[in-house]
Amino acid sequence: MTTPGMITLALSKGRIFEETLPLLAAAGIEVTEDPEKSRKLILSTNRPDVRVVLVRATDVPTYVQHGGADIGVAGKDTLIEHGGDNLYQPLDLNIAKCRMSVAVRADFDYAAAVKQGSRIRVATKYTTIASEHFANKGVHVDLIKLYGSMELAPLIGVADAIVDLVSTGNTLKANHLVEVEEIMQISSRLVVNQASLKLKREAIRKVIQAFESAIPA
Ligand code: PRT
Ligand code: MG
Repeated sequence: MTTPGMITLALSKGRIFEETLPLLAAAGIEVTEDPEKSRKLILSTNRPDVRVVLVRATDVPTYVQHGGADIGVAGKDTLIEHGGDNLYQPLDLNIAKCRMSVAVRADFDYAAAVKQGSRIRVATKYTTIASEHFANKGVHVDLIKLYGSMELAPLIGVADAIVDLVSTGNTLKANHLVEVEEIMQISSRLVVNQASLKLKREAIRKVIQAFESAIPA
């Protein structure tokens, strides 16, 4: 269960933490420790009733769902793969933006493979998003679940294509891969535990309002 009288926020280190800081500031919350310099997993803030817990990006929805945190910030990609069960998602924060795309080796003719109805081998960490995307297109795929470095799979012949997040495109370029299809735009959302929403209604409503006022354009 969630801790009474305390708001616990689940964030992941890196871009989500960095891009959430201005939203926290709008809510009058200042994290008083630097996650990059400390090994602590629970960070205090300027407010005695607010703390931040650092978890893996993919674990944010799980911690919030189970009441380990009242509130969290998670990418749309992560939320779709998690399923979002029992999570209230009041705001698109428009931060940590990128896109989910299909990429192939420059010498692989994706359009021709799709047209011919060939079976395509797709490596990805995002199996839910990928299977839904290809099912909607009527393309048959063999999904290969990986946990990282997806870009490697087509290079060594394990897959014809990957489904991965792209922001600048530099990672694809460095590995001689080309983006052939955008599946969806991705940004991070605020997620709230359903029980916390009832039990800590006033405090949570204030955080949601402050975040909403500070969403980048
Ligand atoms: O990295 P780690 O394994 O610790 O965890 P994670 O990858 O789950 O977390 P993190 O912090 O990297 O990503 C958290 C969230 O940020 C994701 O769930 C996305 O919603 C969002 N986000 C925004 C991104 C990117 N942009 C992004 N560019 N997540 C990952 N990337 C990766 C991408 O997977 C690829 O490897 O960056 C690479 C591509 O970047 P470009 O700029 O070279 O195109
Ligand atoms: Mg990452």
